[in-house]
Amino acid sequence: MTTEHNNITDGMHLMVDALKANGIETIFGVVGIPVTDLARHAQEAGIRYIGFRHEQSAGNAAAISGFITKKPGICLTVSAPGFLNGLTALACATVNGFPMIQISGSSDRNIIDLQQGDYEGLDQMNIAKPFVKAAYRINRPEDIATGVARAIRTALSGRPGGVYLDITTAMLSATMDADEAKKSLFAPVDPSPAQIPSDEAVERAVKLLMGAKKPLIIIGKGAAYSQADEKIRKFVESSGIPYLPMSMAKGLLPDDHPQCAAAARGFVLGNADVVVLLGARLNWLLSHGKGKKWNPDAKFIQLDIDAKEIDSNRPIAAPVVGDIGSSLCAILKKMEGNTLQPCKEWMANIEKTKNDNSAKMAVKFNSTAIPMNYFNALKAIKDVLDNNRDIYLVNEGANTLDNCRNVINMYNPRRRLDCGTWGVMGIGMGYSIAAAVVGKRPVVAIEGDSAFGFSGMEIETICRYKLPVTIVIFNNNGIYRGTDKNLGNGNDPSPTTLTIGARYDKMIEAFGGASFNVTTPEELSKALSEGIASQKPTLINCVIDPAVGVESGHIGNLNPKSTIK
Ligand code: OXT
Ligand code: ADP
Ligand code: MG
Repeated sequence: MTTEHNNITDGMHLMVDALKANGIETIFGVVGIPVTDLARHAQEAGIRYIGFRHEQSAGNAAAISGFITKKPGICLTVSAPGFLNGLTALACATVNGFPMIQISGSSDRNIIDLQQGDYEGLDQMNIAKPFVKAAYRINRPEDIATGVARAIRTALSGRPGGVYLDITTAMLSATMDADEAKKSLFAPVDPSPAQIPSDEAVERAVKLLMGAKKPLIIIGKGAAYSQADEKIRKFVESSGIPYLPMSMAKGLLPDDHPQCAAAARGFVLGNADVVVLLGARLNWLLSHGKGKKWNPDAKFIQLDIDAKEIDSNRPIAAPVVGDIGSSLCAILKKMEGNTLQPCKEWMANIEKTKNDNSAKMAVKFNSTAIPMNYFNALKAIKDVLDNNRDIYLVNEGANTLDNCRNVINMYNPRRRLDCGTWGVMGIGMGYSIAAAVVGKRPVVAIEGDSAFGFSGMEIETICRYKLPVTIVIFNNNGIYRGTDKNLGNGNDPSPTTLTIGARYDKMIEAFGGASFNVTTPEELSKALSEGIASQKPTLINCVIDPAVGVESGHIGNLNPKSTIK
């Protein structure tokens, strides 16, 4: 965009032009010095600007929009404290492998570099470096096009992740010839190129797989991100191999798929002889591929775009370094004509374990306990969502997370958005806003009461933009539960206890949203159905028995054990 005065433009306008030239449609942020006008001009130029109440939620929204769209999510922050508030989300994007660019205003380099104490002065680019794939600073308007293009290519290529782009106050107000500026604009060609695996790698992997008696496929969020949905389905169904979806890979194949082994997780991990890691890391979520959960003699085939991930935790017998789509294409071609049929006993044993575990779950579903527990509440939600399969499901908490993951089926890819690799609380409202804005579908957020508190002020954002988000807060009065006692003599609540009987539903009334307080599965079912159908901001305070949660949900084993009482 040029200003009226004698055909010049400035850094601020050229930044907007560069983002537009790269097809950026949405910016998530919190404005202030020195980026307020940048946001105004972006909005004026037709880029949708979504203003948040805290930069961490804006960053979370940018990160998950990258996962959903395969285009880098853009988070805009002010310098120093705003930059730092966004940095947690940027670091999470890198850990999760979501493409995100945090663009932050920054102070005058001369004052920063001499440590003379600038307004919100901080050496942001160097502070960001450990948490991102790359950190760039743009000091001159003539460098804007290059800076934006490099940030986009870096965020998207190879394993996606976070990129920091530092824009100085001086640069934003510096001017240059408008024609020159226009000529400088470009979009990177093929920023995330296909990465084709070697023939040898494919040959080795297929040979190992064809010899398997008890094969297993583990599908991770890297496979979900790749959007190679049809090839993934074809690989699973043509091979007949049972699969385990990691939480954000749920829905790539419907969770009620006959080959889904989620309800026999312990059995398949403990007995599989060949395991295919499909865009999934053998990290803590898979007990590093070691210990009593795993068959010690299991051999691994790993399909991953990042060679550094191979052998990270266990020796990989057949590494296939490439993007999921290209690797599966090559593997399917190599498997043509060879029928791999896992042994009937393996499939029968999985089926039996699934049925036994499902029967145990069904008993929990039939509980008539009031206050509700996780399972009769989640059963009510499951019945509603099984009839509303086109939604995004956002989920965080400990018990609320782990129990919801196992109970609520997903039927479409990239629709379950949760705490991810770092198990981070606070993603809820930012993810909900991004799913509604870029995913353009209704959102249901199932939140622990503690987890909700991390980003709860964004319900004002949700109401301001009138987004179709229904928030269900599992209110058990605490972190994990609401019954812990203060071990000391004081009257303060215990470290895990929150306000007893809090009415979170009252909060959304302040911003014009719909509110429900529910104490039975029937009330919950009705409120959730109404919330989804209304396509309006809705908050449901769901009263859960404070005594039923367990410490840290399914990962209590990670807590240090005190050897003295
Ligand atoms: O086969 P076996 O026999 O093994 O059985 C398995 C399955 O086969 C079976 N199963 C089924 N059976 C029947 N039917 C079905 N459909 C079915 N599906 C499965 O069930 C078992 C278990 O299956 P599962 O769950 O798949 O297997 P498992 O062993 O659990 O899997 C291991 C994992 C590691 C893959 C899995 O557990 C997992 O993904 N866990 C994620 C854990 C996580 O990330 N948790 C969040 C962090 S906890 C903690 O850090 C919290 N904090 C601290 C904090 C954080 N995180 N961040 C920040 C910024 N500050 C602080 C806080 C504050 S959580 C938290 C808030 C908690 O309070 P809330 O109020 O929010 O929430 P509540 O807890 O509700 O109060
Ligand atoms: P999960 O937590 O679901 O197991 P992780 O985030 O641990 O998934 O692992 C995802 C893996 O997928 C990472 O190692 C990443 O390098 C890889 N990955 C991401 N995108 C692609 C892609 N397009 N093709 C192949 N691998 C990918
Ligand atoms: Mg709780």
